[in-house]
Amino acid sequence: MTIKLYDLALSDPDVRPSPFCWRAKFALLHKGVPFETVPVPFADKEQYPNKDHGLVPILIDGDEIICDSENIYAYAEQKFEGTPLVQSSGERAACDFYNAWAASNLFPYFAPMMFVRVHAAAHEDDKAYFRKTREQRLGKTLEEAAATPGLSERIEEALQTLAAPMVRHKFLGGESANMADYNMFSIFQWLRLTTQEELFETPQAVAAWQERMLDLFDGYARNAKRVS
Ligand SMILES: N[C@@H](CCC(=O)N[C@@H](CS)C(=O)NCC(=O)O)C(=O)O
Repeated sequence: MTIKLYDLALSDPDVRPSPFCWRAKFALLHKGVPFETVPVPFADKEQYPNKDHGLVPILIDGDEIICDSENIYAYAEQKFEGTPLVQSSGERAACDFYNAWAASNLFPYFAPMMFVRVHAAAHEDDKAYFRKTREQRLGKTLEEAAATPGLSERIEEALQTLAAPMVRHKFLGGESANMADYNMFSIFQWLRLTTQEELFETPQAVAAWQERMLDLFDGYARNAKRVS
């Protein structure tokens, strides 16, 4: 039975920018496991396979229901053969560091820029739910958050740091992409699929790495539909 991955959709059901869902898609692509995606909206949790867990990604493999991208990584690593998502505890430690670094140095500046744009591209039925939940999280309106001074500059500073490993290595995983690359790239894919705007300058080394990530798996991420 084909694996199903529940994936968040915008107004156009083929546009699927969720960064956590991209983590799961990359994990399955890395393992070479065929899967199909099932689009779900933000608000109508009846369409989710596990109503107690109103977040995606959710992976269905036969009778197994796996919620949360971290659990999906662990499941894929243990269940499927093929190249490990991390090849050593050292790679795993580096991945944990990149996740923590992105959570404190990228996400806080990315999220206010992104939420207002995701809202614009969301389905009409999702807009009120999305605004309410994200404004509760931000403590201000989507528009006020997006207008916070210095967001682009803070991201550009962070990308100077991210460029450092990319000057000497093709991927954060070294010669080939690993979980650290998938997690990090998923943040940029969120932006790339949601808007055509150039919101900040990307250092050449990071842009070149993004191109390598877009080329992986026969251009799976490059071919994903974007908001037009
Ligand atoms: N810790 C979870 C986070 C998942 C998450 O936040 N997913 C978002 C999409 S990126 C979601 O499902 N949002 C639906 C909602 O806000 O109701 C994971 O790693 O899978």
